[in-house]
Amino acid sequence: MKATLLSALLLLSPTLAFARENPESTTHRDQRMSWWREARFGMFVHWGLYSGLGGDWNGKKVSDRGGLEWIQQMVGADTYSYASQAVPKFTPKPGFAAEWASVAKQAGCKYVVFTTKHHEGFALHDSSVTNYDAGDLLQRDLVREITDALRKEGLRVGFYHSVIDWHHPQYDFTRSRQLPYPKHGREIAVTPRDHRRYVDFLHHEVDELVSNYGTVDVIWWDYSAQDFQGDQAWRAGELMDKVRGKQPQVIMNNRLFRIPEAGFSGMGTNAVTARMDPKYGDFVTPEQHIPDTGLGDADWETCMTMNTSWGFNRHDSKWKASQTLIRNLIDIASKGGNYLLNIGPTGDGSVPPESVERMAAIGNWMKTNGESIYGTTASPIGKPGFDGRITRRGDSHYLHVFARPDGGTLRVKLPGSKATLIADGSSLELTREGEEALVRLPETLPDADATVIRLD
Ligand code: FHN
Repeated sequence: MKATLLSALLLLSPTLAFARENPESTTHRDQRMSWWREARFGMFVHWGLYSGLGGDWNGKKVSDRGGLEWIQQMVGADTYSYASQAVPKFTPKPGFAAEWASVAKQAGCKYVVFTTKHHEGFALHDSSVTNYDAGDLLQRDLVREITDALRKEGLRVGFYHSVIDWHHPQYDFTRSRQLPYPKHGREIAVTPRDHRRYVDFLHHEVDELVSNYGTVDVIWWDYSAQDFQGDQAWRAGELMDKVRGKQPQVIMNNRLFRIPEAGFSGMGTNAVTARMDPKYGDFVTPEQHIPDTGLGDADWETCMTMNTSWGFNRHDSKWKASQTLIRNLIDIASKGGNYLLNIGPTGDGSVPPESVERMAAIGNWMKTNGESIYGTTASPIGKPGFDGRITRRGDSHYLHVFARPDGGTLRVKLPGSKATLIADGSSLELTREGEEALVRLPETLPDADATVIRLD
């Protein structure tokens, strides 16, 4: 681009120019990230046309496990056959969003990230750049309904947005061997696609979302491949600058990219590293697993399903136990990460009862023990010698005990002269042997999921 034209463009967009030439200070970044680091726990929501299909295609079960938000790709349906079957089954009931917000609030979540558009390409907002959206097909702005409901409960708002788009005629799926497409690898008549026009569309669609729905706290991009990512695939740097120009406080994940500098070591959902250059996003995104030791100084968030599917699948009964989910949250916090736990509402927006039950169980535990999660940082000594985990807040340490050790005494190499049972505020006997604190546990642990003791 000629220098004069470039300088003119930069003059026209001072924010963009500023962002590129003046990287954010660490102090400012810490301030921007502070609420997210304190939150520790968010709810993920996968909801789209796939939710109405619920794991069925042509009236038959497609699968009882795996991501059924990919059902269009699983059955190899072109976008029109897919929409003709899925749209009539997507019937958002009045008040669905209030139900989501209540489930998240009761569980102790501080933020909710929901799909504004998944790979199928159907937009939940009322868009002016596509008619494959809730505005045109349902005469509703579902993004507005959801953001209003979340804010009414004091929850922060996150937009998941798929850069992969199986509907847009110019999305050139042939550019990647690694990104999914409903007919990828099968003989289909591919008229030439101009991917630049798709990327223009993507930028316009995102601009609508960051311009028309108030403060957006998180943008959760999804997802790129090693063979197609970043500026080449999405004009990623420009897209992030535009978003920051409208939403300077926004926190964004790393998935516009798939490079080592953005915390990726490959295509696997667990192929993550502790290397997160803020130029590529704010946090690393391990998926369906918890890193063994955390990710050093990098901010990170594990996203996870409650059964095995992000989108609703009536045939998936492989639900994780509530105790597992509670202990996952503790494990993640003990390593300095956030937990983004998913629900997959049905076609009318109802939250599956199995999800409601598990979120309520987590909420009950958080009501008593939330101080051991919110605003804490990673254990200074890694995993303890007992069956449990440790989190830290300033000079206090929280011992999460999963099982009572033989003999009933906890040994831990941490400072402290006072041990308090969080469940009822009672003091426990504490003696010291050099650097080790010895805490005498009650005969029966008050909480079988995790009993918490604060060491001061
Ligand atoms: O393909 C998506 C998948 O459907 C789901 O949205 C997950 C959630 O993190 N992200 C992609 C797979 O990594």
